[in-house]
Amino acid sequence: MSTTCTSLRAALYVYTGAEVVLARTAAVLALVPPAGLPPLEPAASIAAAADVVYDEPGAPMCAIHGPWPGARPDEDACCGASCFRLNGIATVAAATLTASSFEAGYMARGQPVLLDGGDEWFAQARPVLTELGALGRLPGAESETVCVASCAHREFTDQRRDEMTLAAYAEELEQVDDAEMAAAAAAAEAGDAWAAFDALPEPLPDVRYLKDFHYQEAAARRAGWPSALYSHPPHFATDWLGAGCAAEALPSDYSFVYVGPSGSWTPFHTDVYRSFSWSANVSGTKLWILVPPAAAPRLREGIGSSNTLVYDLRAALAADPDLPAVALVQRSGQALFVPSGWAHQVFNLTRVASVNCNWFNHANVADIVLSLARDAVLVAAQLADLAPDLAADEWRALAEQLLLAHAGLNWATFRAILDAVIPRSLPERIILARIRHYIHFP
Ligand SMILES: O=C(O)CCC(=O)C(=O)O
Repeated sequence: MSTTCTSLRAALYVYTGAEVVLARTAAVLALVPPAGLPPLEPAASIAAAADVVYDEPGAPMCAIHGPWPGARPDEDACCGASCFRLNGIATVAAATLTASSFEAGYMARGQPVLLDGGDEWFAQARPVLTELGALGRLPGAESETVCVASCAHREFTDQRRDEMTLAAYAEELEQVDDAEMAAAAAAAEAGDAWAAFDALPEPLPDVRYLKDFHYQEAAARRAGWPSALYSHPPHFATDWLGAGCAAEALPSDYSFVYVGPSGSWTPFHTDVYRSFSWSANVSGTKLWILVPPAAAPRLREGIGSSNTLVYDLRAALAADPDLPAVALVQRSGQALFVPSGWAHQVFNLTRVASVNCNWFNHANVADIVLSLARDAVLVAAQLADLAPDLAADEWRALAEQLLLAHAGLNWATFRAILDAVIPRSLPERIILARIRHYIHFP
């Protein structure tokens, strides 16, 4: 490793104490295109990307995740798949877990955790999101357009999305019969998540699911909508993406409301930009199946740039019973922390209203950079043919445009997010200044 990388490692280590950031950032430094594109010979760069892509088959998780400081002797010091199969996911009383214990015990280690007892975070949201018909009675709901997923209809890697009004969706929700999910809901009630999984009906009901609803943004523009509907759990407060959105580095926030009937579900996926997410149930019961990052290569389909995770984990689990997956029942008032790269599939066993948020900070910023770098390499490959006919600046602007359309983020917006958080604290300033120095933003 060069001296510059070593000093970057040192600076990051001082702040995070986490090898994970260092290893990944060092890998990223080898990948990110220097100024003056196109710098990378596309075939070679894709091969380079594949070499450091976090989830290539056989990558030892230890190289990425640990060992971490303070690992208990009974824990597998390598945060690999087996560690999660053995240990499952802890449920911890939110009131007894300080933000710094959350950071050291879960966030820095990339370990999921279910925080219990956060009812007060969502007390105000409950009547608005869970009372039947209440969403439809919000002033202007008959003209508020929302996006709903048709759970029985696949479109590429996701469910088909349709636009409808909030009032129409609220009315539709009232008609759904919960009977089909009764057996799975009963197993979950009895505390057996895998039995709930086994009791899921096949096929799942043909219902629609209100997803990715930017309630807070709608409330800011709509008179008469409660604006402080819920607070973000304090454990997740260090949120650079949220700060970037507040500073308008991106057009929309990453804080969502989900409302769906029993039987609605979300296909298997990892989160956008390889961010963290948290998801909290305002009411109702969800069943989550989570797969650690090291196991993701066993769950891919397709080739090249269309190489994605399988759409529905159920078939893959049936074919590979040894797959290291964790099943978890999440009840009202519980908030789940999903670390970067943990793939998940989610089933609503009852009617559910939940709020969730994608976020990143010092603990996973290297994941975001790596994800962006990988997308940038794919974009560079797509545009390689145009390079001889365009000036470098034109080519770079086009690559940035395509990267934004493809990944939802490009180097300019990422930089604007970093700019928004730089004034915060000295350690963050040091890290960000280093990142900005070594990553050559186009
Ligand atoms: O609740 C759901 O249906 C999906 C939530 C999810 O995937 C997430 O919060 O990352």
